[in-house]
Amino acid sequence: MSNCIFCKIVEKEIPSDVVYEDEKVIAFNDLEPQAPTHILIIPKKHISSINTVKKEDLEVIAHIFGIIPKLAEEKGIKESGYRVVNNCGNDGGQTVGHIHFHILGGRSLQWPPG
Ligand code: DGP
Repeated sequence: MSNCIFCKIVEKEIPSDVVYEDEKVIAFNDLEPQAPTHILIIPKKHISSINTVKKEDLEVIAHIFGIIPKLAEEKGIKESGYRVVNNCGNDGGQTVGHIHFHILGGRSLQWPPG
């Protein structure tokens, strides 16, 4: 998608601090970190949100969930705990229309969210 900022990150048209990449996904540090560790992990394929995930996309979503604990381990937050967040739609707080999962950790996170 030509006007999608995360597609531009995938295409390396805009720089990002990449922490993991393979043929299907890329993970990079959030520009506005809300915790000492704040990584975004996304499929390289443009999927706008959870609402538009198709059956054929479930493999990459499962792949993402396989990588998350590995990244958590690498960042030293696996044992202490961390949070995985997906914001969907306006009321969900989604600001970028390319599905992404936030991995937040390195501090004690509060619940419920605002
Ligand atoms: P959300 O509100 O769930 O759609 O989260 C979008 C996140 O994306 C937000 O935490 C800030 C981050 N973000 C937006 N633009 C960029 C960017 O150009 N680079 C990086 N690394 N993060 C970005």
